[in-house]
Amino acid sequence: NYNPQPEHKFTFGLWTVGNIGRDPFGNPTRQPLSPEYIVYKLAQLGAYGVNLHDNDLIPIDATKAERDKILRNFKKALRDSGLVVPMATTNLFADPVFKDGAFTNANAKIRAYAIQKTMHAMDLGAELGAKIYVFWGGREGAEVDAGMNTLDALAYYREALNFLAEYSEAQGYGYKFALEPKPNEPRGDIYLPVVGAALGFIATLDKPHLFGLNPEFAHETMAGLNFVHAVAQAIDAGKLFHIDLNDQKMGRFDQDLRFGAENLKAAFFLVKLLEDSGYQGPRHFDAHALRTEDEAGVWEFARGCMRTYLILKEKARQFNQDKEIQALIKAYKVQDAELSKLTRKFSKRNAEALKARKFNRGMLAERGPGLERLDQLTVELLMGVR
Ligand code: 3MF
Ligand code: MG
Ligand code: MG
Ligand code: MG
Repeated sequence: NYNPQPEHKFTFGLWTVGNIGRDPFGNPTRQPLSPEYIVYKLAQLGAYGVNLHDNDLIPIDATKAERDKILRNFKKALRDSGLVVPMATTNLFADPVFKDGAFTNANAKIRAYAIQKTMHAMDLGAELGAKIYVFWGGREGAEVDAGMNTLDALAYYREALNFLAEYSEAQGYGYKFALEPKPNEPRGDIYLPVVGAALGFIATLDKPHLFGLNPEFAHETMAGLNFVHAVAQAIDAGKLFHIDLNDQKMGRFDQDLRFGAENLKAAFFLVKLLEDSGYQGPRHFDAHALRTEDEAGVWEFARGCMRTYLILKEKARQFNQDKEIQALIKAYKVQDAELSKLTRKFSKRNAEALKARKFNRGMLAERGPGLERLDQLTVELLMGVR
């Protein structure tokens, strides 16, 4: 029946269903919803959790007393609804102070303020029970390269992440940090633009084991890349700490469409990858309702994201049990036990034996792997006629 339940681990950001439909050319089209209201509605729809930036909940200029009051009410909503907060993050992009970057700002005072703001936001997340902390470097980038040396920017970035990882450990928060790459928007170019770039950077940090990825469907797609491949690389590296599910037309502005709204086939292979690989983390939707919609449309959007995921999960199960499809895959993956023994690991003997082997290139090239049939069956399965 594709009814979302907490066990499915679906989460939304306060900023997602709370999106008021502002865009660079137009004013908001919807009223703000209070965090408590969002929590109750998400719980009603069967979600597992809600995630937040510090300022989604606590205004940037709130006093200590205001903060405590907001937090009390929000915690009560969480208790009453059973929703959890698995992930927290910092808003390091909205305030004008961050217009030229936060951790990578050329101004040492702004860099220090960004680290201070993040420590406070980490305190807030820990108080709400979050164990995953996301870094999306929305303003960490440039439009022009005249003023800033990118090598400096990367060094500042590393310094901030190392500092904050130590802070988490010293406080006993036990956070796992997830970097969220994006190629551009709001900056002309954002540093660490894609999953591979973030993986490379993590290896240069003091405590790389604390850092992983929060890849987003729309971000890799904006760059014209294959998101399923990017996620596979993160999984292969043991670095898929979190995931932002949504959809996006290639080559466009950042759309944050309902999951599965645009690239249904890629969404299918993504869900299959997550389910088959045993990913245990939250299925987080970082998307929002179309600007055209009223509040009813917002909840249709949220329900739609979760339903589509569950339907695709069922399709993945069907795919894995489909005898014809599985036979085609088996035939596609040609096995040769003897040769695999030679190539598995280098040894002088294996190398010599392999060099002495005769291969019939012509015959090997002749065989078609059967992908046309396999892909057509996949499409038919997705269209519901299998
Ligand atoms: C922007 C994003 C961000 C991040 C968020 C951390 C505002 O394109 O994807 O959403 O996801 O800052 O999770
Ligand atoms: Mg995004
Ligand atoms: Mg987006
Ligand atoms: Mg995101």
